[in-house]
Order: sequence, then structure tokens, then C-alpha cells
Amino acid sequence: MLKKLFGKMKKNDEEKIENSETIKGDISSDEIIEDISEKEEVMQKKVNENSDIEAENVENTLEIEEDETVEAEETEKPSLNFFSKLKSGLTKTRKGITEKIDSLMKSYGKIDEEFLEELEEILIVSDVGMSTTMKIIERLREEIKQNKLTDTKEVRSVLKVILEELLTTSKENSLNISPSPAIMIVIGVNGVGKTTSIGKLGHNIKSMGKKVMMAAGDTFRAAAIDQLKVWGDRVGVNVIHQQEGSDPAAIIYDAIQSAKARKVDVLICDTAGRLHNKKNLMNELGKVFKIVEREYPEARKEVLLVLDATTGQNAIQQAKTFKEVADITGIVLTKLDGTAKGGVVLGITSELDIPVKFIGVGEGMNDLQPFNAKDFAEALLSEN
Ligand SMILES: Nc1nc2c(ncn2[C@@H]2O[C@H](COP(=O)(O)OP(=O)(O)O)[C@@H](O)[C@H]2O)c(=O)[nH]1
Ligand SMILES: [Mg+2]
Repeated sequence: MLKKLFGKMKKNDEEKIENSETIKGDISSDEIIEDISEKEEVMQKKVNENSDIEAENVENTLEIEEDETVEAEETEKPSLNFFSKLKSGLTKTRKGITEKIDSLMKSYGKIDEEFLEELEEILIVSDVGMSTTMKIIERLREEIKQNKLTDTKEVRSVLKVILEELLTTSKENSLNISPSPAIMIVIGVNGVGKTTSIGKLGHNIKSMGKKVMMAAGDTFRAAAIDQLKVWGDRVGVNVIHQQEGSDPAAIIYDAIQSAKARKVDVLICDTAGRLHNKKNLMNELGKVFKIVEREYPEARKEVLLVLDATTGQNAIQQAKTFKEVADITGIVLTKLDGTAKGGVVLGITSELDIPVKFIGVGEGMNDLQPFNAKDFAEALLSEN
């Protein structure tokens, strides 16, 4: 379904979260969000230029936006095919890894110790991570020995296979949402791209012919609720929301009842990333998971952790923390288009054994791709 990818839609300017929150206490001591926490949060509330969102904000009642009022409005033009889109989304990472490997191959010709050391360095610098880099080099040495490789040109195809192996986890990397109903809880620290990914996922799943509903479980700020509503309008999906400051678990409860009544196939729930420490995180998410277990035992469950690729190794730290408090079924790795640190995908899959299910390669509704290990390795290492 995503094979049919269209051109980028124009960048949404209704709300730009430049930065994110700091998680304090246990989590910050792990320097989880070092990069993003240093910045101030800048919100540009342009959402309500020609809408009545302000008025809606003060209402206490549960609101549901009707399908008919929310037909997708963006016009999209067909453009690159799936694979070239993946490659172009990875441009910066490819520059960091592929181009360096290319010139390394050219300057060496023959495989020797020095060549392998330089290759190791390229991988580490590209945020693949130390232990994963070691695994790759070790596997490469085995292959070189076994197949008696001597020419550096032969390394590329061997490396592709090794990367593909590493990117393949023991777990399923397609979404577990069929048969209906299904519920998806989307978690992650602030600013990583949860709400945006929910919008894209909603669009994606809706285009599979399923009935989708979203729940605005990040109640910390009105702007976060509005942002999801804007996405709901854009992709033509109902959004269950309450006012700012409401209990997230109560919204998920309402959303589940509504999803049942309306025979929704997939309910996608946003959550707040503004959780001050591990205990808090556990409490907040724990309440949500409890409601889901109690109210929707028949639903298939996906717990998707959203990670921002631009944070490199910090993303792995975040994943480790969230893994302690939630049974994560998959990762959505965002902003791969904006970083040369795409190598972090390798670290995530090999160190955590959690499958990356989707990657974000832009801000538009079509800029979310299902992750495929073979395509990714190919896109990363193919020439030009
Ligand atoms: N370039 C790029 N930007 C993204 C991507 N995913 C999200 N963003 C942007 O990241 C910012 C934060 O996203 P948001 O969904 O609000 O994060 P949340 O706080 O986790 O809900 C927004 O400006 C998004 O447009 C992506 O894949 N690529
Ligand atoms: Mg959000």
C-alpha cells in the first residue's frame, strides 16, 4: 500500500515543535535526551488561523470530529517510487556512510588490516554504535576468510548481507492489527515525532481500507491536542479528545468505548512525552495499559516507541529506558531525512531486538515507510 508514494506535501506550519522536554531524575542521568533537552520549547500556534480551535479548547465535553467534515484536503502529486524515496530520505546518512565507504574502497583496492580499521571508524562515526560495529567487522572478517576475498570491491555486497542480517530481529516487523479491532499506543519523549507519526500512520492504515480513530492522550498542552486534531482533519480521521489537563487514561477509556460503538478497526493513541522520571513514566503509562487491558482485551495491541534518529546514540538509551516500563512491540524511527546518523537503526535492532516497523523520512503524510531490512541495507550501500 505504501508502494504508491506521492510527492511531498507542503510543510505544515500550523505548529512547529522545535524542541522538547527534559526528562529529569533517573532518566536524565542517563543523558537520554541530551541533545533535545538543552533547547527551549518554541511553539508557534498558527493552528487556529481560520478555525475555532480556541473556542473548542475551553469546552469540557468529549468531542468527536465527524468524518464528513474532515476529508483529506491536500493535493498530492505522484513522484518517486518507493525505493528512490527511501534512498533520497537517507541522503545524509548515505553521505556519511556510503560515500566514505566508496572512497575507502577506491583508495585501498586490497583488503587489509588498515582497510578494516578505517571501515570500523566510518561505522562508529555514523552512529552505528561500538558494539554493533564490532559485530559487523567480526562478521566481515569471517566472510573474507571463508570466501577468500581480497578485493575491497567485493566488500560491498558482503556488507549488504551482514547489515540485512543485523537489521532483521527475531520479531515480526509488520503491524499486528489484523483481524480487527486493534489498538496502538504510541510512546516516546517529547519532540521525537509521536503526533506526526500518528497522523502519518492514520493515513497509511486508512488507505488500507480500515476505519481509523485517534485519541489525544497527550493532554499536557492544548497545542498538543490541537496538533493531533489538525492531523485528524488532514487525513480524514476522527480524533477523540478532551480539554488540556485531563487524565490521559480517561481519554483512552472514552476512545475505546467510542471505537467499539463505531466499530473502528484501529484506534491509535497519543501519549505525553513529558514524564519527569522513570517512576512517573511507569505510573502514567501503567494506567493507560491497565485501561487497555481491562476495556479492550479483544483488541490486538501494538506499543510503538517513537525515536528521533537525529539524537543518535541517545535514541538507544531512550529505548532501553522505555523497554523497562513497556512491552514495546515496535519502533518508529523518525527524522531519518534530517540526519547523517541513520546508522543508529543498526544499533537499535541489534542491541535491543525490537523491530523497527516504520521510518520517518519527512514531515508529510506520505513520509512514513514500512521498514524493510533488505531495502534499507540496499539503500544504504548501493552505489549512487
Ligand atoms: N524532517 C522530519 N521531521 C519530522 C519527522 N517526524 C516528525 N518531524 C517533526 O518533528 C517535530 C516534532 O514532532 P511531533 O510529532 O510534534 O513530536 P511529539 O512531541 O513526539 O509528538 C515536528 O516539527 C514534526 O514535523 C520526520 O520523519 N522527518
Ligand atoms: Mg505530540
